[in-house]
Amino acid sequence: MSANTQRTETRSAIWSRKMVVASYPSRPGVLPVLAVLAAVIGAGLPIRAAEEREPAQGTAKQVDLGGGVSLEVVYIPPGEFLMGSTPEERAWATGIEGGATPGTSREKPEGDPRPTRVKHGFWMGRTEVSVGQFRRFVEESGYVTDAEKPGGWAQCFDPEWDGYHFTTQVMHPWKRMPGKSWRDPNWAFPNEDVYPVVCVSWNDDRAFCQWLTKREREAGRLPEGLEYRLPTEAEWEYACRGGRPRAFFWWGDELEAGEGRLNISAIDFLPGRTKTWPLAKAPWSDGYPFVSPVDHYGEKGRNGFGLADMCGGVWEFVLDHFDPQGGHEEAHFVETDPHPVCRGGNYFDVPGNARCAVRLGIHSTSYSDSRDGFRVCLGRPVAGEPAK
Ligand SMILES: [Ca+2]
Repeated sequence: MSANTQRTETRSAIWSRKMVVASYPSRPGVLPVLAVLAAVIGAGLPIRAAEEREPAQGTAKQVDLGGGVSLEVVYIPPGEFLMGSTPEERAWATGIEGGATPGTSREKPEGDPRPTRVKHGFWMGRTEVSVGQFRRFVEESGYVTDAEKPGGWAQCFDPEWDGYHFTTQVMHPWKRMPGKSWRDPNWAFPNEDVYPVVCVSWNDDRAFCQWLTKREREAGRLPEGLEYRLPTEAEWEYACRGGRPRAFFWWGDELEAGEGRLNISAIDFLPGRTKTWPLAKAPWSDGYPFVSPVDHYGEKGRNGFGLADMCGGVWEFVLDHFDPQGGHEEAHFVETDPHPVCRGGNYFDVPGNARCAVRLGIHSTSYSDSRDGFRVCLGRPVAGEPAK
């Protein structure tokens, strides 16, 4: 049956077909009555093609980027969730275990839990976009990232940093570095294709999505009515929670249960150093002082929707501009001085900053940082999305 045929099929026809399957073997005598009833109830109601074609939750598909590189997306059905965090959660985040800085405003913009709807299903990248995937984009399009433009820079970790003092204030080890970019984020190790791409701005992330949309459309593979874009803030938090009730992390409230599936600062040793990151509060090592390969923890690192590294890994840019009053059900944009939102925390963060509800307003749309990356969404176009 073609898509066009499906589009014009009536709801009554769908109901009748389902009833044949469900009722005939055991109660054949009931079938005619139910079929007539269904026809009366549903007569003339058009069924939307998108609804009938909705894939099962967790359906995965590979998107070919060319050059032997692919990107996997996973289907997430529409649904509701509680956006935000309770006062108790925010108190934990700024306490001795959470390790976030008390007295700052970072936790306040999360807002108290409120029901939020994601009205339409969408596909989400299984992982953060990797270095190898981003390289395909740059090779094919010739794109130059914001950090690589004349006068550009990226905020990167300074290996000469000598700021860890276990009892005094920690100095800031992140510095603006001209010449650093996604190609060289100033790691103390090679920037492998399997790592999440970093030092990419909100502008760069959207350019990647636009390239992918164009590429897939030209190949005749782009599903009708959908496009690649950044997820909205609501889509991201809904996806992060993985269909579970509200909690600190996607697996629950216990930090200890994050062992073996959460890339945060933990007690890892920095390259060439013999002491730990002083704000590390997790009682275990995640195995990486900086980034880990995407989906490194396998099934254990995937949430209820099958998404990897939603907490920790790298901060993930979403489509919305930051509203200090809290995230929105519909994407939020401002006219002047936009601060795009990042979600989920990063490999160098304390646990309190790697929760599902954490949100951060980034300096500008061109700001590039070796803690920030993104993941793609394949969904309906978003009303009000800025052209640039
Ligand atoms: Ca992440």
